[in-house]
Amino acid sequence: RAVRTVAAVDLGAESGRVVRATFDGERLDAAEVSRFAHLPRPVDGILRWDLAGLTRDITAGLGALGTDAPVASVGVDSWGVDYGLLRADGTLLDAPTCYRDPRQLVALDEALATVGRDRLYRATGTQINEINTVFALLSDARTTRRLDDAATLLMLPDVFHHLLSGSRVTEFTAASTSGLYDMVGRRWAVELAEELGIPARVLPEVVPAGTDLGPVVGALGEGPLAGARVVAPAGHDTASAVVATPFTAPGALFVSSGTWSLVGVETPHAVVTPESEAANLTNEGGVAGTTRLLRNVMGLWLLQECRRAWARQGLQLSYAELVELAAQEPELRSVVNPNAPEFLAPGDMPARVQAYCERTGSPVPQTPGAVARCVVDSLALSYRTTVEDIAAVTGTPPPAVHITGGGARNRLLAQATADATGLPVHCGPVEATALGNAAVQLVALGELADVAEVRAVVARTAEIRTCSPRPQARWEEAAARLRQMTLDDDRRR
Ligand code: LRH
Repeated sequence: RAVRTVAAVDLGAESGRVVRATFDGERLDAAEVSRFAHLPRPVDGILRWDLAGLTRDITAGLGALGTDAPVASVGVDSWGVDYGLLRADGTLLDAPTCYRDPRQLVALDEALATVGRDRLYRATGTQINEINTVFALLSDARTTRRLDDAATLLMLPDVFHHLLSGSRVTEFTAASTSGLYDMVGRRWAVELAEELGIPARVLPEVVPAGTDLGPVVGALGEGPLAGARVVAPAGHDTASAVVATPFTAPGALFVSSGTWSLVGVETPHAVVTPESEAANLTNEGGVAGTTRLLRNVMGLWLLQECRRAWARQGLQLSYAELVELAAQEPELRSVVNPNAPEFLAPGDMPARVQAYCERTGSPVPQTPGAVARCVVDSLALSYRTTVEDIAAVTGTPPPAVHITGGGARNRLLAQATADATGLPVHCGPVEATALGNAAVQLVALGELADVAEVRAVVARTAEIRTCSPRPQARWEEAAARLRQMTLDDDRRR
């Protein structure tokens, strides 16, 4: 059987990569062709992504794919919620804004005052979270007036599909992160948009993952991508990661672990009930009609921001060194709510973690190792409370946990997760997102049958490590404390 090659562009909030994925009928392998770091910066008073830099780095990465094997197709996935705006003539209005801008918290308050929490949740099935697109758009409509000149909104992966092919549509999984998409009715929540003053005319046609968006156009269409199609993968990185999660049991929990930890289960339908609303669980779109019922937990952002803060003070610690230091600290000494609002924006994270411990009566962690231990334990604990909330809402306790993404390398976090949840934890693949991106393209090309086959291939190809739980009552007490802190933090919002 001939080897089929596709290109997956996977954009994370801290780094992006271009991956050459090959499928030989047995194995699905991903080889990184290039990797580039990037950061949001304030422009015109709003934190924005470096669109020009990302475009340059993606173009260079795709150009480096080489011409040895023809690339059948290319697709882009990225973090959720952010978007670009096109003018009527198809040009981009300006650089996409970043969901960590403080304007989103202000807009969340305005939205709550205008339509209320229940309306936002029930019209969409999306958790109320200040990072959602809907709040950025409310600010665009009412404050910056950015929408006045906009004809079409494209979720971020589709901004790059547009640059590659000229397409002007948005892929479903990406749209589902907006907080403006009705996950039960499967259409934009246009009435909600209008009630908030967001013109529904900017909301584009939504297409399913696997849609062929046309040939690669421009200079790229003449190099390694000659003859290649642009095929929308699951544009939302979490959706791509879950496609390539080799679940060992039905109803198992996924933790897609990168900048954020996305913690949830795959369900056949959206779950929008008073119980899911009270637990503030979100419904995000998956491939082949599935939904992910999940919670966004702040994730490794907390550790990465700590590393950046220490580096500014002259202390360079690799991620692995930091985890090593944390492993030497006693377990569960201090716990924070990873989703507290003060942890969202970039800044001096160690000081914020310490201030949080001080305020809530935990011993204040004094060293990088102690701060990191506090973060790791707190993440594991929040996975546990999410497991409990999901079990209460679906009636089915998850039987196992699968950690994918960069966080799957963190053995301390994996063991803490096993101990906190009392469940076996399977780690890997680390590159689930790029594999899932490529796999959906391969399904569209007819090389793989469906998601079940994708997962079977990934299970055959990927290296998976398993941690067994060591049950301890201390995690139970700590979980009760985390629940109380979360209630208090939500009241402060
Ligand atoms: C993870 C993720 C998450 C979103 C956040 C903005 O990368 O896509 O699912 O909510 O980024």
